[in-house]
Amino acid sequence: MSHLTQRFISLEGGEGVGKSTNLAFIAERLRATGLPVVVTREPGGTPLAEELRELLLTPRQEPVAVMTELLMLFAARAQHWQQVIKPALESGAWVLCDRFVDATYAYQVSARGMSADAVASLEQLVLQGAEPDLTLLLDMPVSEGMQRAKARAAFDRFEQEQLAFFERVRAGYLARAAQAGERIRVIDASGSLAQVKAAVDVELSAYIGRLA
Ligand code: Z5A
Repeated sequence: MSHLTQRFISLEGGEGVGKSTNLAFIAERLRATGLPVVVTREPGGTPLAEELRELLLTPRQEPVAVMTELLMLFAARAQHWQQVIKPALESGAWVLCDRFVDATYAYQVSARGMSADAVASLEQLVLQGAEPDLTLLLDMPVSEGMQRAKARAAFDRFEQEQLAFFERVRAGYLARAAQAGERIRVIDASGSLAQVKAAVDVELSAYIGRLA
């Protein structure tokens, strides 16, 4: 259904690449032209999905099986899609989402080794073919992103992973972008915030221009 609306945009990338910062910038930019915008995130986006996010991110003694992690992510995604994203798109709003299914291919498939077919099956079950119309992949060397993220408080369960894990995340995202054609636009996120915002602006303007 998202392809009928053309208004579903996701932001993706590894640790500290600037997703939240640039999502706020895009929202501001669209709202300035009078467009209705819903800003949301995954995992999360509804009270129940935010509770699942908390469970997913909390560091714990008990090892979390990859399948458990995957099913929790899709449980949150099902709720988020049904309660927030789909109704917002149907109401005519633009939806800006901080991470979506591409993150599952980068983190659970590329970095954790889950089968891509298992993810594709869940994706079909939960989203029935819907996907973002435009995905901006903020890409930068892993170590630099981690430096930016370090400024924050305690690390969550994902942030406690080693460098090699985040290298696999990055490689997974870039491989997916290479296969996705026009939908995923890779943006160099290693420059200053002003430079990255300018690059985001170019992609956004080009996308809106193509819709006109
Ligand atoms: N996860 C998963 O495994 N599978 C899935 O399917 C999904 C998620 C959906 C939580 O996500 C975890 O869930 C995530 C993967 C997993 N874990 N990890 N890692 P999250 O969205 O909360 O993940 P996050 O990567 O921890 O988000 P983040 O660290 O908040 O990063 P960000 O939003 O990309 O960055 P930011 O907050 O906009 O910027 C970070 C800092 O850098 C901040 O101080 C900014 O002011 C600064 N910044 C931003 N841009 C710049 C530039 N250009 N120059 C200098 N400084 C900058």
